[in-house]
Amino acid sequence: MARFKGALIGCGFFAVNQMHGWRDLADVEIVAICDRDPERLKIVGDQFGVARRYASADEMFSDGGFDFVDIATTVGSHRALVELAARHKVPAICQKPFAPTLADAKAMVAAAEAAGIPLMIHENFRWQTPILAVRQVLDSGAIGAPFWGRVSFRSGFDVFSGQPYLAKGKRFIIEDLGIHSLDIARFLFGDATRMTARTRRINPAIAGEDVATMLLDHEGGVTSIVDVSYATRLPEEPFPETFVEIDGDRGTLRLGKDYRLTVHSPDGTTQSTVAPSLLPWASRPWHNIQESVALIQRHWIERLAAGREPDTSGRDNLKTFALVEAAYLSAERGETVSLGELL
Ligand code: NAD
Ligand code: 89Y
Repeated sequence: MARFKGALIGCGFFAVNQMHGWRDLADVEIVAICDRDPERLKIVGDQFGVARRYASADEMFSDGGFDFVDIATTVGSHRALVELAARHKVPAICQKPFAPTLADAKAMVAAAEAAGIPLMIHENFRWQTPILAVRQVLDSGAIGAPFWGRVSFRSGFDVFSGQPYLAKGKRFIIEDLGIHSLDIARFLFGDATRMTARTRRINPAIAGEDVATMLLDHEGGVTSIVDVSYATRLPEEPFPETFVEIDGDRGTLRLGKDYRLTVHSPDGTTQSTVAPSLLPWASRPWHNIQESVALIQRHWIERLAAGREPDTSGRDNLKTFALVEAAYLSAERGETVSLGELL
């Protein structure tokens, strides 16, 4: 019998990856699923053999019988569902973006803390194999102390066909994708203190911004640039690769196309490929993201078993989400925003 029983809310586009990830973990069984769309409930229930199916999260929690809940709905429902989990004292994972506003996100952290339940944000990009490889080089000291960095995601991939809601929101790329890039910047360079941002909308068919250029000051002295675009047409489409450049006081690191990692230091120059594995259920080009889903879910179970806070806990993710808010504020005002004003 599985040691951890889970429930999942939101059986849409991305949840299928999460269901695969859970199925691969020997200690875990998803015993109940919920979606207010009966068609999605049937598709996912049949594909993964889940008998307990609910149209209402309230009813699912009332029946209970699970040790954690995985919330895979879009942002508008996150606060209500996390607060519902807190009322039932059920540990919860919540997809990014954390919430519609920073005030909502803070209220969700407070609700989880008051209920004494762990809350993790499904911030999976820092769990991508190439990003973990970059972090390992930094930790090894090979390039010394970093003083400058760039986290870059530029693509022309059609994300709107799979996720049509992305074309409709007033906010687009920073809230949806830049949030991952900003979290990677925190993961590699430490927490940020100031943000300066500029945004553009190039695609006239969408409501929000599809290009953002952000300049961050980090606590340890690193200056970084985080730039994201879904309006960039390249000869070879890199979706969903994140490129990273880091200059340190001993050398440099470059993570480029096709997961090529170059590390240069006084000891020499090494080149390697740090590609993600293609899990049996995964498909290109999404496999990089899909593998990181499996890795963050394993991390959740390990920390749940150990009674320890996950790395991307709600408390931690407030600092990533504050960067999102700061970027929109900075772009709107044309000014630099201090994170201290927000947190
Ligand atoms: P989707 O619209 O395809 O699926 C969401 C599902 O949730 C729908 O089937 C909807 O009916 C259901 N739902 C919404 N509110 C509900 C409620 N209160 N009760 C029950 N069911 C409810 O959306 P998606 O593309 O799967 O995205 C879901 C989330 O995943 C978003 O927040 C998105 O940003 C995130 N996402 C994350 C990654 C990643 O790499 N971490 C990638 C893609 C999407
Ligand atoms: O929703 C986004 C995410 O989190 O990763 C990529 C994506 O699916 C489209 O930008």
